[in-house]
Amino acid sequence: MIKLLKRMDKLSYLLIIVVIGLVILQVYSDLELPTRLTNILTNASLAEAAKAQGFLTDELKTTYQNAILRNGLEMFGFAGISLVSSIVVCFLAARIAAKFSYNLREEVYTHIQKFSISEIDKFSTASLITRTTNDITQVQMVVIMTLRMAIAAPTMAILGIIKAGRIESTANLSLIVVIAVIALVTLVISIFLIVLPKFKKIQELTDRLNLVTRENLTGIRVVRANCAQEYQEKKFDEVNRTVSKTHIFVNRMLNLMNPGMMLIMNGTSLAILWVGAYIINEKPEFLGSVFGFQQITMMIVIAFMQLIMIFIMVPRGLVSARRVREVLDVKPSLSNPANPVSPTEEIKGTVEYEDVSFSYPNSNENVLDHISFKVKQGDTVAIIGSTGSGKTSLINLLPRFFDVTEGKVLVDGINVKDYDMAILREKIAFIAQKALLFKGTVRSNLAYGKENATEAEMKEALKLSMAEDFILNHPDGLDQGVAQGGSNFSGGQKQRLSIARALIKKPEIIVFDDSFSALDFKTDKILRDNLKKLEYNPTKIIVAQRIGTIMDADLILVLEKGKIVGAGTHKELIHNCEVYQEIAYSQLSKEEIDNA
Ligand code: TTP
Ligand code: MG
Repeated sequence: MIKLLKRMDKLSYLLIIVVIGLVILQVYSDLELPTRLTNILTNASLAEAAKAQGFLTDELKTTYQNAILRNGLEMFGFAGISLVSSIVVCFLAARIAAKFSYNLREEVYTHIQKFSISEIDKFSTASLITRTTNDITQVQMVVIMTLRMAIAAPTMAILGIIKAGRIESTANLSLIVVIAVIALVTLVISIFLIVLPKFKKIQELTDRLNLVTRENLTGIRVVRANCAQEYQEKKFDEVNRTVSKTHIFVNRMLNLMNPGMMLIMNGTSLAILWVGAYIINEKPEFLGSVFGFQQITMMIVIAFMQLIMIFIMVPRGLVSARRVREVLDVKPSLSNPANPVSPTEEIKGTVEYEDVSFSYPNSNENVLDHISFKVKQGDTVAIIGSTGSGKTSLINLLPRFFDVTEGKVLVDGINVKDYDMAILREKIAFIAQKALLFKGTVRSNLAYGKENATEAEMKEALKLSMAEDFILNHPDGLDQGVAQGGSNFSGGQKQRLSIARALIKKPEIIVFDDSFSALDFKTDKILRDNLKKLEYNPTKIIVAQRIGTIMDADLILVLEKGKIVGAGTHKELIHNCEVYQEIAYSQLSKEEIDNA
């Protein structure tokens, strides 16, 4: 928590000092009130006594009256100061806490952006969302509470006890206060021990609730298609039920505390007045002292109640604070090198894999096994192989979505690990296997490829990627809306839009991960012809399942279980690579193969 608090800005530190000052002023003013009440009551009872004994002169009467008036005015003044400071404290505390959580959220968000895919998987997306939202809100509440009570309550308790001790004839009364405080502390500690472990559980359950809800909503089509609503509902209901049960339990316990504390508070008050009545009966001039004492006692008890609230809220916040810290403590495994190497201008678009092996961080089985190949600028290299053979894993190493376990990946002769990541990724346009569009318009989606692309550039990219017919000929044109995930476009349309988004970047290297799979043969063919005509001549790495898509590539790599089992042109492979032959014969007729 303390480590998190270091993230406050300078102004907030200053405001905290102001808050502390105001809180002390407020406590001081509050404690002045009972003293004034004592004075007023004492003067009144003295006057009463004098009148009863018949020596109340006019002069004496005025003195008493003046004293009462003065003390009354002072009470009024102190109450005013207390009111104003408490309003300002609330106001400032809210501001400090909100600013703090703003900074924290921003930091967590930017930090998560640096995570590699495996780090995100480690926490799960759902948990990362809860941590950035719900957990930070919990921390924010604790900050507000602490600012408002953590200084006020102990100050009030200590000063109050000192003040109460100074009031005359209160020895018996003090005993009552001691008993009350012991009762309070016992009550709280016992409830506290029961409730505390549940707080951690609540946060974990919130993660789960988040996960199930997300999964259900993003997969709604699959759920409906399989008529799995009931199954999903059951899953949701289970988590939901556990969450609410835990909440009910915690709140029941906490709610026991309130009447318990009220009972102790009012019981104390009653006891003081009861014992006080005997004292006043003997010595009427102690009327003021008894009432003053009773008031101070109430303040002390309230201060203890506040302390208790802090003891409840703070551990809850600490659970959340720890969860936020866990995220911030992760050192992203993919980081920029300390001294990035700048690429030279002459070489552009060469790619080389040097004996690359790779396994995913959570497993020790190699997904890629000693892969080596080389591509010159402008060449087309195709990767083919059955599903799960490691094609996606292979190309994911190029823009450093993951780092190799062994070997080297070189772009323009430089190891990708030695690049500034922004410069490396500027060179590469990557079209992922699952075409993903963002909510917005076609224009805003293309802007991901190039931020300040002109209308002409956008149109050119759309033409090249064969997206002209359904975008430019549409009445809304570039301003056509895109729903979340691009759900208002067909699979093939999404692929073409993702290709346009990549082409607008005019990169040195373009990577297509099965990006033609949803296109019909004709569109596929024209698109590939368009790619050949690009005057900036990028290097093309194409992952595909269709022989037709890759037949004319300069180099074809045949992948099987993470190993290269064949490399060469279509002509070579069709003669000497068994795996390739199998794929080819399953897709093409004998004549087509012979013609090639
Ligand atoms: P991929 O590299 O995804 O295989 P692929 O791209 O050749 O398959 P497809 O044609 O279906 O797209 O997977 C290779 C192996 O790596 C596979 O056994 C699953 C595993 N894998 C992970 O463990 N974690 C991951 O994030 C990915 C992408 C794959
Ligand atoms: Mg794949």
